[in-house]
Amino acid sequence: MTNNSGINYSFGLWTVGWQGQDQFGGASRAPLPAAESIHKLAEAGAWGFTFHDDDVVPFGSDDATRDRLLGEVKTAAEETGLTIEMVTTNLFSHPVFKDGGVTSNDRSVRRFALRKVLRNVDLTAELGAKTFVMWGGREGTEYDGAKDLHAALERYREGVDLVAGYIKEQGYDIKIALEPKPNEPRGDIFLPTIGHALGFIAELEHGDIVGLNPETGHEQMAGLNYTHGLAQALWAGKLFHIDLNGQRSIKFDQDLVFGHGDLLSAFFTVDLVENGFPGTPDGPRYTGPRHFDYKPSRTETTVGVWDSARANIESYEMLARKSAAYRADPEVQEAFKNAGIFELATPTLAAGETVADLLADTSSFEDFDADAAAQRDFGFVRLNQLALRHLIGS
Ligand code: ASC
Ligand code: MN
Ligand code: MN
Ligand code: MN
Repeated sequence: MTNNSGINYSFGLWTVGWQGQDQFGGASRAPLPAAESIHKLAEAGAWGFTFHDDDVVPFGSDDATRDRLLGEVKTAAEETGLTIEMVTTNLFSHPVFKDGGVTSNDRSVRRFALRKVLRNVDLTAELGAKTFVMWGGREGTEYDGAKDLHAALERYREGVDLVAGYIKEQGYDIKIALEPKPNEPRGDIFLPTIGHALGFIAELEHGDIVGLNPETGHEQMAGLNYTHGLAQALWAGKLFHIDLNGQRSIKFDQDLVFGHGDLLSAFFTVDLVENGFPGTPDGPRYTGPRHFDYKPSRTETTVGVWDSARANIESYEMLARKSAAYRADPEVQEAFKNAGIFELATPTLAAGETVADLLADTSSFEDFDADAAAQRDFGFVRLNQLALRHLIGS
C-alpha cells in the first residue's frame, strides 16, 4: 500500500481502464472489468473511484444489462470499502455527439444529451456520490463559422441550469463541477480555462451549486499555471473537485502520471492543496478528494497500468512530505517574511481608512521615495531555491 498519509485518493475507472486507443492506432491492452479495477485500485491505496456512465454500462445497453453492470460496481465498492465520490457523463464518444451534447446545432441531440445527463444525475444520487462532473469535451467547434457562438453559450447555460435546477428540485445533495479544457477532441472547446468557466458560472441562475473540476494538464495545454488557477477557484469558493495528472508543455492532452510533467509546478500544487495559502492561514482550503485523471501510457502492459496507478499516489505522497517540510523549515518562513508574503495579507488601506484618507496621506505619494522602495530585495530567487532544495536536495 502506497498511501500512508490518510489522504483520500481516487481514480476514474476510465484511467486504468484505458486500452490505449489513439488517433493513430487501436487498443494495445485488453479491456479491464470494472470490478477488477476497483479491487486493484483498493490494493494500490485508493480511497475512492469515479466513472462515466459509459465506462460501466456500454452506450445503448438495455435496462437489465445496466442493472447487472451497475450491481457489479456497487458490490465491488462494498467489498473494498471504496467510496464512489463522483460520477460524470460521457457526451463525447458516440458519434451522435460529434457536434457536442448540450451545444450541438441539432436540437434533438441536445434533448437526448440532457436526458442522458439527467438519468446519470439520478444514478449519482442513488450511489451517494456528492460531485457530478460535466466535461464538455465535444462542446466546441473546428471552424469559427460552424456555430452561432452566442447561441451556443445560451444553450450551454440552459443545459447546466436545467441540470442544476433538477438537482435542487429533487433535493439531491450533489454539486456540479465543470471541467475546462482548451481543445481536443474539438479544435476549440467552450469554457476553455478556469477563468472562462468562472465567468460562465457567474451568469447562471443556479450557479450556487456549480463549481469547477480543474485538470492539471488542461490548464497547461493553454499555457496557464494550474496552481494559480486552483487559487482563483478557491478564492471564488468554486473549487469543488480536482483532476490531477501530468503534462509537458503546450501540446496534445498527455494525461501523464501526476508529477511526470512539470514537477516544480506539481510541488506547488500539492503545497497549496495540503498546506493552504502561506500568508492566509484562515483562507479557503480544498477539502475534496485528490482525484487522478491520467492515462497509463499506450506502451504499458497491465504491469505498467498498476505501476502507473501507484505512481500517482506515490508522487503525491512524496510531494506532500516535501511541501510539509518546506513549510516547517524556519529558513523558508524567514524567506516568506523577507519576501513580503505575510505583508501581502494585510489590507492596503487600514481598517476604517477611506479613499479621502489615502488621498490625504502624503507619505504614500507626495513624500513617497519610489527609488528607495525600488531597492527592496524580495529574495524570490532564494525562496524558490529553498523550494527546489526541499524538492530534490540531498
Ligand atoms: C472526463 C474528464 C476528462 C475526460 C477524459 C476522457 O470526464 O475529466 O478529462 O473525461 O478523461 O478520456
Ligand atoms: Mn486530460
Ligand atoms: Mn479530467
Ligand atoms: Mn482526462
